[in-house]
Amino acid sequence: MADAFLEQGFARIERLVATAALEELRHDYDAILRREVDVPGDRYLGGLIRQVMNPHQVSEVFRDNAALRSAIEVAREIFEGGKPTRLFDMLIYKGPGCPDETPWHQDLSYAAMPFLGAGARSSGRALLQFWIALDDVDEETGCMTFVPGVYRDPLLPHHVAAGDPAEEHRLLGITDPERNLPLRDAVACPLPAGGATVHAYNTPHYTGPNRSRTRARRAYIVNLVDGAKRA
Ligand SMILES: O=C(O)CCC(=O)C(=O)O
Repeated sequence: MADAFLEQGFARIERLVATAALEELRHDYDAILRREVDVPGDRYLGGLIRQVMNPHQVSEVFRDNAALRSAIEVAREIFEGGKPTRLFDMLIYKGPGCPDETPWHQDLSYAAMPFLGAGARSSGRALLQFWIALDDVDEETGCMTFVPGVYRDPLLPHHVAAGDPAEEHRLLGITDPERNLPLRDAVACPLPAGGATVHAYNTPHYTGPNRSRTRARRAYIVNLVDGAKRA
C-alpha cells in the first residue's frame, strides 16, 4: 500500500473499516445533514456543494471512531512511524442528482488565500488526506479520480472556480486541466462503503456530479499530519 502511494501519490484501500462500524458514522452524519446538530463549519463549498468542517467538534462519534483509527494505522505505514495527528476533518455530501463537480485541484493550493501560487512544493507524504466512503461509490455518484505520479512536480496553476475568493470555502480548480494534466492517465476509484482512498497534498484529484437519482454519496474526509515532524 505504502509502495503504491509513493509511486502514484495515492492509494485505494478496498476496506478501511468494517461495515458494522459505519452505522454510527452514518447516524451522526445524517443528523448533521438534517441540521439537528449545529456545526459552526456547515457551509457550501463554492456556494454549491455541502461541506461540513470539523464534525469531530460536535460529535463523539467523529471525535474517535474505527475508520479514524484505521486511517491512523495506514498513515503510520506511509509516514514510516511518526505520530499521525488529525489536522482537520470534514463531510462532503453529494445527494442524488447533485449537479456539481469538484474540479481538478491539488489540496496544497488551499494553503493561501485565495490560492497558493504555482510552483510551490510539498514534501509528498507529510500531509495525507483520507477520503472514506460511507456509501458505495462509483463514477455515477462521484468517486475520487486521481492523476498518478504528478504529485512530485511543483504545484500547478489554480484559480477560483466558484464562490467568493475572499471566503475560506471558495472552490479552487487547476487552470486548463486538459492542457496542464495528462488526463488520459486518470484513475477513477470506485469503492464499497467502508473503503477509502488516501492521497498526498500535491496529488491532482477530481470528483464528478452525482448523476444517480436515488443513491447518496456521503464522504467522510480526514486530514492527517505527521505530528512528530511538526513538534
Ligand atoms: O468529495 C469531493 O467531492 C471532493 C473532495 C476533495 O477533493 C477534497 O476534499 O480535496
